[in-house]
Amino acid sequence: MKAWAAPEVRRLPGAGQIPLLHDQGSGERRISASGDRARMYVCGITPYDSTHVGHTATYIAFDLLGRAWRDAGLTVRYVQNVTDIDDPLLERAEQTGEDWRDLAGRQTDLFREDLTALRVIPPAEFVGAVESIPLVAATVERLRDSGVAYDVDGDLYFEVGTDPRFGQVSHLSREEMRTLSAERGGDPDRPGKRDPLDCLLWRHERPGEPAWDSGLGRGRPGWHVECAAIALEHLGTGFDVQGGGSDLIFPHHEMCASEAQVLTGRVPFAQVYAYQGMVGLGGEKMSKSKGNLVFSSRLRAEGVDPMAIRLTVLSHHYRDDWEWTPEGLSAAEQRLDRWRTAVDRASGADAGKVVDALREALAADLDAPAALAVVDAWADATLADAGPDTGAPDLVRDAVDALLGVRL
Ligand code: 5CA
Ligand code: ZN
Repeated sequence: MKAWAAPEVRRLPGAGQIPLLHDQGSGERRISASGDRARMYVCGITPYDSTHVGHTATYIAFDLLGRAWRDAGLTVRYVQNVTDIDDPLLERAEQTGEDWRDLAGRQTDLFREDLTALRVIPPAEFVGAVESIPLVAATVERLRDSGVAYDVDGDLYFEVGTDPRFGQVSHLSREEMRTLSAERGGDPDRPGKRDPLDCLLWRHERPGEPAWDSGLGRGRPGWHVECAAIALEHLGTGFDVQGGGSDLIFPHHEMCASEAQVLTGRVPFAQVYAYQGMVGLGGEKMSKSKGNLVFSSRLRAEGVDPMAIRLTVLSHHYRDDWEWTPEGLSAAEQRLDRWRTAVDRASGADAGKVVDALREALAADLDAPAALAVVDAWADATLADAGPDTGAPDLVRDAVDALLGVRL
């Protein structure tokens, strides 16, 4: 699929450090890439409803990482999928009477517009599930041929017990896994499964549902194997960072990892598993299924500056869960105004330290709130007393743009 237009990213003097990231797999902070390139897979949207601010938080978090990697001089290879065929999408299309392909196309277009406005650097590969069906089906065939899959009434399941490392992403108990599996698209209670946690690889054709021909018969792939296959195809195994929102830790990323590890015989699937916390509204996780949503596109249509949306997100650490509030947005709007006033001055407080401090904040597990505090302090000093440095406003403007993705 076509991704979206890339924002301009200025090069700053000197070079930043490769960030340390909290790794869900080991529970420790780990270096996010080694060598001179970085490979990242971030799970993309299921396009049945507009991009809400929770989604944007996830893509902004990993955008910060991509920006820090580029600033450290790394070549970045970034891949993101679009789950443009799945049960929730078909259910929504059924409810509204729209063709599921039109719904997915329309919502994916809106997503592209949102992420362009938010200055998120696009992935090198933006890969749809539908266009990947031959690839995913071939991956499922290889799993079947290696004896780690079995049939339940014509559907094919992956046997999670065949991966000795199953559980090493989420570290949950089996009870917790079972509960989350039922809540997040799994079917632990389906009769005929060897293990309630085993996950669907291929679903045979059902009347009225889209289906594709394959060596497995007519049908469509399960969700997890879609991301396993796309990541392996476009990044190879052992890539640097697997990312998404924390609702994907289990079952999605646990299953992707196990499927890929069994298939390739190599571990780990990803070196670091990193997660954006959940953004909520009114005390609950913002989710398309609950309908408690604040859409980026609606905010933009109401005249909200996308850079204020971005700053609202960045005022929270990516690993924290937080609530979207109108007060949070207006605080971000005020901050944006203040920063813009400061960089419009003819001179300002010393900016060399600002770049160093921004780099340091991002290198420490993408500490965006610490980075905002650095710019706040510079803006305060500059507005209190312009200071002697005539190059400072432009350098701060460039640093805020390149590292935080906020255009002033
Ligand atoms: N298509 C799958 C991933 S393969 C999917 O989860 N799609 S999604 O549209 O539901 O979510 C897209 C991304 O946004 C995922 O990484 C998900 O973890 C993240 N996300 C969803 N809701 C929130 C939320 N309330 N806060 C933060 N991130 C969220
Ligand atoms: Zn995914």
